[in-house]
Amino acid sequence: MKSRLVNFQQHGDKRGMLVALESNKEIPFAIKRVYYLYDTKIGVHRGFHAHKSLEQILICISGECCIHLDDGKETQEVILNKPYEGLYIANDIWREMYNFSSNAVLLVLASELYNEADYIRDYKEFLQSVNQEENT
Ligand code: T46
Repeated sequence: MKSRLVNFQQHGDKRGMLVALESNKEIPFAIKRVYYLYDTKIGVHRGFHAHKSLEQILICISGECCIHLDDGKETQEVILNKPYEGLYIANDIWREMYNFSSNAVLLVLASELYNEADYIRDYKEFLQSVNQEENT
């Protein structure tokens, strides 16, 4: 699975904590876009897509949420609930986000600008695409 949890360095002192993230350092790509999900309603599942080339790091900077990952061969469930922990998700990975706590803020750092053409929103198409890549 081309995804992994990354622990960021925490700069703490008696005032509290700070995490700094820079392109091509803590984040393994140049950051071109930042967005965040908040006020997600109880019971809602989001995502249900893969990206053809986009790489992202997801950080739950407040509260908690779960991420379902699927590379066409194996699946993985990841709980994000630490503001100093990021989930790197490469391209070609199906993702769903669920179990958002009421105070959850999911920050996403992305390697590309928003492009609807990069999304694969049909699961069958996703499986065909990853199997095709494997056979080439
Ligand atoms: C992903 C997961 C983790 C924009 O206009 N610009 C943007 O950069 C994004 C990300 C979305 N939008 C618009 C498109 C839709 O009208 O915001 C609306 C909601 O987007 P979407 O339904 O794609 O949101 P999620 O939560 O299903 O998925 C998002 C990202 O789209 C996706 O890349 O990996 O968060």
